[in-house]
Order: sequence, then C-alpha cells, then structure tokens
Amino acid sequence: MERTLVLLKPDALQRAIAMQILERFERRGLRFIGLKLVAASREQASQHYAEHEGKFFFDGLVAHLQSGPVVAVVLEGPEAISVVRAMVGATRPHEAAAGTIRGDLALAGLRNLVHASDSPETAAREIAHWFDADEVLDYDRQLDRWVYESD
Ligand code: FUP
Repeated sequence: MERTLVLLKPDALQRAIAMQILERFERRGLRFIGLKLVAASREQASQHYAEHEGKFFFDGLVAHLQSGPVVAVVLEGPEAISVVRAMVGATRPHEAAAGTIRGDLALAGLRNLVHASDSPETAAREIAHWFDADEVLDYDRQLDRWVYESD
C-alpha cells in the first residue's frame, strides 16, 4: 500500500475542473485520506519546489502555486505513486498523452493543473510538508475488497 501527495494547482480551481480531476482518482479506486484547500505561502510553495531552486522556471513555478488556492490531497492505494503519475501524464501539457489528466484537460506551458509525488521518499516528504499528522485519516472502505485483493 502506498500514499502519494497530489496538489490541484490554482489553474484547476480557477477553471472549475477541480472536482472532475478528483473524481478521476476516486473512480480509479484510490482512497482519499487527506483533503483540504490551502493558500500556499511563498515559503511553503518554494520549499515544495526546492529541487528546482535556481532553475530559470523556478520563480514562475512558485508564483503560479501562490496565484490562488490549491487543493492538497493524500491518496492511498496499491502502487498509488506510479498509478497517479501515469494518470497525471507528462509534465508539459502539449506532450501529455490523451487519456491523462494533463492530456485531456491542459494545453500548454506551466498550466499543467496537477502535481503528484514521483517516489516514496518524495511522497513522504511532501505529505509531511502539506499535512499535519492528524489531518491524514486511516479508515476502511468496504468496497476496497472489490478494488484489490488484500493478500
Ligand atoms: P512534474 O513532476 O510532472 O510536475 O514535473 P517536475 O517536477 O519536473 O516539474 C515541476 C514543474 O516545473 C512543472 F509543473 C512545470 C515546471 N517545469 C518547467 O516549467 N520547465 C521545465 O523544464 C521543467 C519543469
């Protein structure tokens, strides 16, 4: 079982497609265990993208994440990190395959709607960065036995 952090960036909320994106994850069988609206501070946005500090696109990236509220989400499920990355699609929207979130709903530039953790280490760091421990809930869903085998 894995946990992964997803951010619906300000473009998702401003375009009023946040719920459509969340619905895709829910329909796939992933479980929401953390979900909230956040107005990211400059520090919070910069730390989130710390690996890109110094790159030419860093300032634009941080400014975009701060340009409006984001929806911060923790998703749980088998292989959740790679499953969610595949659902999100390639970084650049114009290269993202049809059928992915970016390939279906985004078009160009930095407006790629979604962030998703890319490894178990990144997921752990990013979940702790956006959520307090008591904001992430552990609970059972009866339907999960129809989504995956528990052994
Ligand atoms: P992703 O994991 O697909 O969101 O991609 P990265 O973590 O590599 O990049 C994070 C953000 O940086 C992307 F949303 C877009 C931006 N970026 C650029 O603008 N130019 C680049 O060359 C690489 C990333």
